[in-house]
Amino acid sequence: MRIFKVLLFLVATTLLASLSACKSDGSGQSSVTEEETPPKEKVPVPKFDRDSAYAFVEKQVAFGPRVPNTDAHQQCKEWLVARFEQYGAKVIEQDFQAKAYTGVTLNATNIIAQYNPQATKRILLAAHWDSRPFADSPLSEERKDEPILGADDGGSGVAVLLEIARQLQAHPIEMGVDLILFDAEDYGESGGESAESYCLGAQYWSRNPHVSGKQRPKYGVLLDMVGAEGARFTKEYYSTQYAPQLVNKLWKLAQNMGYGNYFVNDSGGGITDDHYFVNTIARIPMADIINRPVDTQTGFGAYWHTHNDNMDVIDARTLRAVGQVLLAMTYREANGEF
Ligand code: AHN
Ligand code: ZN
Repeated sequence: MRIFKVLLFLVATTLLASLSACKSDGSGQSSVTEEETPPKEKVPVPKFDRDSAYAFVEKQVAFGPRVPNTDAHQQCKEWLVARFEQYGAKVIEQDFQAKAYTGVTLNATNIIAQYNPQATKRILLAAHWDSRPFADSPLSEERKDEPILGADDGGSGVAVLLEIARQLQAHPIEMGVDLILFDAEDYGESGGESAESYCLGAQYWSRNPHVSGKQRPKYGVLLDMVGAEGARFTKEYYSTQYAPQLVNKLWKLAQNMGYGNYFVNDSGGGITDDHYFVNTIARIPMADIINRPVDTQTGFGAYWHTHNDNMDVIDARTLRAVGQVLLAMTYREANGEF
């Protein structure tokens, strides 16, 4: 009888102890679910390989101009999708049709590469992968009706995102990252009279995002013309209006990393770029990193929308400055330090 009582006592206390262990970790908080668990270990910021990024620009330019409804556009798409898959991303090809201001129907695709698609803490990084169907800059002198190579205008931002994808595979984090390559950004009306004729892929995505609810990215960064020698990234107007904290943190980070010669504190005018529609339609705060030289008639690089937008204007050091800052932002955010 006595032994029975002792046994009963032992069983009861063991049961109680294990029950309370389930309920509490001793901190007075209820047990944490998997999603709320902070990262087990902090992942250091990887090194951005500028030569790798440079080669990604070369590869895109080698396809020729990536204008919607052309073979080069289709071939480049297949290459981009294959690369992201090779780098371990879950790839979504978001096909859509859009009517260009000329009346032509564009068969276009937003290419989306996801890391940790289930994660509820996510950020968004984007660029446009199409290139302009004409060389219509007022500074343009030849073959104005022919499509441009877009080494910087299109190619550079995509190249930086591909190198980031490569680093995300080599140095995994638990945070979600959505890389989006918007299509049909640069099929807009000459002179920019109707701003809505640009950024057709970003407008489509903003009305039909691949993520919703808990998986909505916290914020985004757009890269547009981020590869030219001596590039100057001002604080673009819409970015400062819709994503002020992000812009300030990002430029401060860049300056602390020694890239203040690229990321200057000047305020630049507003550009109706892909981020404008992500901010106003999808309502995700997004900043635009875009080259705004001081001394050109167009407000963009002298090569902009001319046939000079080729490999000659690309400087691997500029690609690295942008890529290293974005990697720092991403890994710091993942570690809760941005
Ligand atoms: C307008 O000219 C309205 N938007 C410029 C966006 C752009 C064109 N970025 C690169 N090419
Ligand atoms: Zn352009």
